[in-house]
Amino acid sequence: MRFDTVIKGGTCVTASEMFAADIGVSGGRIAALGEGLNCEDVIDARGKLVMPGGIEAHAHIAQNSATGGMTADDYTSGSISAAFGGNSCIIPFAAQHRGMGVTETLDLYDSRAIGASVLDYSYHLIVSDPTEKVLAEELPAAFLRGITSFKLFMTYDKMLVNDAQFLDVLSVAKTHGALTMVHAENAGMIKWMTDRLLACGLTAPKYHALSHPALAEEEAIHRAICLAKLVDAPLLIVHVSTPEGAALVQSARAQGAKIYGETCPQYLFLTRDDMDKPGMEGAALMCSPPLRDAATQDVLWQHIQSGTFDVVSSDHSPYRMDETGKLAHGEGAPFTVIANGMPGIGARLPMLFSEGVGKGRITLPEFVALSSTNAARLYGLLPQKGTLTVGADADIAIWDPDKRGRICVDNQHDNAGYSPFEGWEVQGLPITVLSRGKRVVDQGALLARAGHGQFLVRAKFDAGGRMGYLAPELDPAQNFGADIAP
Ligand code: DUC
Ligand code: ZN
Ligand code: ZN
Repeated sequence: MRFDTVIKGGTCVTASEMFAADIGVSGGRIAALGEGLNCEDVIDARGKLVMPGGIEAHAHIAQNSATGGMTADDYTSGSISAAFGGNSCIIPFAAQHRGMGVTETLDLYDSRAIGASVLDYSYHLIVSDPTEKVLAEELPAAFLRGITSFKLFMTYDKMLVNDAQFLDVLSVAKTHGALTMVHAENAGMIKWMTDRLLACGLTAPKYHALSHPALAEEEAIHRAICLAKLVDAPLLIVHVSTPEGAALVQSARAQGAKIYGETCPQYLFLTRDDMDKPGMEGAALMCSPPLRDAATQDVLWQHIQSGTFDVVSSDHSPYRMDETGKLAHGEGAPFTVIANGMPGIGARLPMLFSEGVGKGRITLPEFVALSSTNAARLYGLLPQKGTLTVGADADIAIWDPDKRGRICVDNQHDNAGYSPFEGWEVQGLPITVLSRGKRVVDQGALLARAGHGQFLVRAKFDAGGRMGYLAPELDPAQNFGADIAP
């Protein structure tokens, strides 16, 4: 068999196993796994780990916030940073703002992404205005376009949906085979806390963390899960940041509901005390949900280990610490007008590898599951992406498990101008990333051009063997035969 490239002598790691094999790549795909494969272009992977490239499935790139600001990264810089961090695929958001159509939104994001990304990409569609037309025509059309995940917000005045709208979107998503994602925080609790803090003159960035209490997440996750159970639709709770929220996800899953969970490195490695800095410095770590405390970190790790979380994503939301980003309203502006979010698309996997695998908290196959395979499964990309199997895209990250480094702004390759993990020492780093067989990053050099990355038409969501939940009021055998289930 003739190959374009052979990755030779490495230890392959998938979400289920580790084995010694060469990988033969042909036409951008994995063509063979075996011993003694050869061709002219050989990548020597002896002593290295050969894994599916990471899939970064929670990133805000070239995205307008509801307040009008634009994230610091476009599809070129965002995808380059992702690639240097061991990813071979990204799924950022395309955000519908009120008054915009869904098709118009997706066209807008196409205009930002086509020809710009070095990695293959798709979008999750943020739905903030689920009109009749959106529900009946535009979401199904988005689905046909290969966008098979929709995100809803339960907070932010300009983005949130009410419970009935939430149910409408869940129902349409279920009918077409899409996965709904939710930012679950109780808007009223946040508003009440914010008003009280401001009334006391407590406006510094660190008070943002107090304005989003853990109970706001707990209440909203509970409500979101109940809404999803009512219509038996799959739901992924993104950026879970509290023990109580994680426990709700865990218990719903144990009951067979189609509930999925995500957490992020910032909740594992930072606390709100890190925001207690002079002036506006704390704004660098302002995110929603906010950073919590050390006890929370321990519990979130336990939930990673016990399978509550399918994915650990960066929630890369880059805003510079200047007038184009966090300081758009000047020094001393209250936390209410400071853009939310922090960068992390390049640091996610080195941090997870070093602190997870390196510290014995997770195994290598678990690392692959959390960083790539589970995202591919949830978002309709398996087996094209997220695994090492014959026929899959040759989206491969080769890691040196012994290589040491320090996270710093200069090795993140994004446009945020800072890293929340600055100075963190890591062991285990990606050295080569291939996208459809093409070296995108190799030994610290960028080798792919903007535009190499292609839009991915994703398959529909598959809940596998999950039983789901049948509410008695929606069960024709128990509801006088009323045929009202989606
Ligand atoms: N939610 C996100 O998912 N990211 C940034 C800010 C937010 O509210
Ligand atoms: Zn969110
Ligand atoms: Zn986000």
